[in-house]
Amino acid sequence: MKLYHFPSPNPQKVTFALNELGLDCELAPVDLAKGEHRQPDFLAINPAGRVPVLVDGALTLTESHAILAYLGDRAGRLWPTTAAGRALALQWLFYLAQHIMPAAGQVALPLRAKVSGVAADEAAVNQGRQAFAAALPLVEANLAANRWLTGDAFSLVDCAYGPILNVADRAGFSFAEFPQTGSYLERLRARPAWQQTPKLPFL
Ligand SMILES: N[C@@H](CCC(=O)N[C@@H](CS)C(=O)NCC(=O)O)C(=O)O
Repeated sequence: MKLYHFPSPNPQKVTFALNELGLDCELAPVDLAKGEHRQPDFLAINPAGRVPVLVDGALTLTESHAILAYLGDRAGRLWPTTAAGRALALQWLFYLAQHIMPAAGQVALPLRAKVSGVAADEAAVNQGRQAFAAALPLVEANLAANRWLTGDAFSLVDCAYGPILNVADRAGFSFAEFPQTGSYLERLRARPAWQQTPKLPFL
């Protein structure tokens, strides 16, 4: 397998998961700061010009959450084996994609500015903070009842949430009103697989 990546949150979901699963995978860096994702050779691999991209034989897969589901099935670990379990895992991944990540992207604009060179729009950052806070109560309530998002056992769903909560925190979002989520982030950061995950200096 080969993973095209950059040490930013979406690819980090996959490098975190690969470390947790102990899977062998060649890492191919794509430097977003240098615009390598807009070069023809990379656009031939992913016309959307985004990372992560996983190549496994004839399969070229984009979208971090689809890659996590594939790796979980392929490894037969950290991914539910029942229909109900898989549906629940997907429920939390769709919630992250639809309701949390757009807001986290705005919260993280001051950090993204360090890579893109485009100054962060303060109004957008504040709007993002509000939307992010509005999306967290569901996560907080789940974590009050469960150690990890899908229950007692760590899963690849947690590999998806970790880098997003981490970037929001590093961008200055306070989890004081969401203590369960704040503790969950610390549990994620304590995992050796996360500590070995490539990170931009400010992440
Ligand atoms: N929905 C995609 C988002 C991927 C994405 O936006 N990745 C960022 C890096 S964290 C990227 O490649 N950005 C390039 C750009 O903004 O031009 C996923 O979950 O994989």
